[in-house]
Amino acid sequence: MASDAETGVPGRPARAERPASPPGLPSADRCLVMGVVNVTPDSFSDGGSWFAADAAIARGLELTAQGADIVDVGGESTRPGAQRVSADEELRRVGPVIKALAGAGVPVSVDTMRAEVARVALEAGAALVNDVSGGLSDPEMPRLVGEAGVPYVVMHWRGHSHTMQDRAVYRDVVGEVCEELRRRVYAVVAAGVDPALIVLDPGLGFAKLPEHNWALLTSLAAVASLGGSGHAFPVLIGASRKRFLGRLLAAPDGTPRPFADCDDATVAITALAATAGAWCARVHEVPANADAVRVAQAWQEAAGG
Ligand code: PMM
Repeated sequence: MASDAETGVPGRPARAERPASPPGLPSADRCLVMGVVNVTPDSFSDGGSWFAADAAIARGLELTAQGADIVDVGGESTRPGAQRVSADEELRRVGPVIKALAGAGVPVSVDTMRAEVARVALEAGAALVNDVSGGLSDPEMPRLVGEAGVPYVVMHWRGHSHTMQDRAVYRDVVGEVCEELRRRVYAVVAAGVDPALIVLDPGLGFAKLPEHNWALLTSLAAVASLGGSGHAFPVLIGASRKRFLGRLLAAPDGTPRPFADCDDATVAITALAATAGAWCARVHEVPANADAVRVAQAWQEAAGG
C-alpha cells in the first residue's frame, strides 16, 4: 500500500474522483483530450501524414479547433521495432511545430525521451513533457523537468522499441506496473520533480500484450494510486489506434483491423476510461473523443459521482 512517505506526496488528498490537472495545464470537470501530432515518417498510426512542419502545424491547430485540450508533438516513432533517430533530427522535426503552436496559444506537450529535446521544446513554449520512458532513457530528463517546474508524464516503460515486446512478461501486470511506476516516481521526485506535477501513464502497448493492456485499463484507480488506496495521481491513457484494438476487431480469418479503422474502438475506450477516472486520453482523431468525454462527464454527474 502506498503512503505519503512512500510516494513522497504529502497532503495529496485521497479521493475517488478524477484528480485535478497539474498547475500550468488546462483543467475541466471532465477527462481532457490530448490530440496527437507525430512529426515522423514512420509512426505506426499516423506516420508520414504530418511530417512536413506546415502540415504538422495545421494539424495541431485543427485538433485544437476540434476540441483538443492539449496537443502532443513528437518527433520520434515509438512503434514496436522502431529504430531511434538522432537528437538533432528530432529537434529539427518538432522545434518549429512547437514554437508555432505554442505561439498560437495552444497548450503543447512534447513527446520525447531526451532532455536536450525537452529543453528546447520548453524554450519554444511547450507546457508539458511527455516522456514515454519515465526518465529511464535519459537520466538527465528528471533533473531538467524538475528545474523547469513543468508537468511531467511518467509512463511505464521497460526498454526501447526494438526490444520492448520481448519484455512483455508479467505474473501480475497491474502489481508490477504499479511497483515499477512507484520506483520511477521516487526517482524523479529525488531528482527534483514536484510530485504535484506528475502524471502517470500505464504505457499501453509498451512491453504489453493485449491482455496486459486490458488488465491495466480496467485497473486505472490502482495505477493512479500506485497500487495503494489513498493518494491519486492524474492518469493519462494512450490506447488510440493501438494494435490490441486491431486484434480485438480482427476479421474472421484473424487479420487484424487496420489501425485507421480502430477510431470507433478508441472512442469506446475513451468513454469507459473517462468514466473510470482517467485524467486525459491521448488520441489521433479528436472530435468523437471530445464528445465521448462529455458523455462520460454527464454520466458521472447523473450517477452522482
Ligand atoms: N503512445 C505512443 C506515443 N506516445 N505517450 C504517452 N504518454 N502514452 C502513450 O501511450 C503513448 C505516448 C505511441 O503511439 P503513436 O505512435 O500512435 O502516437
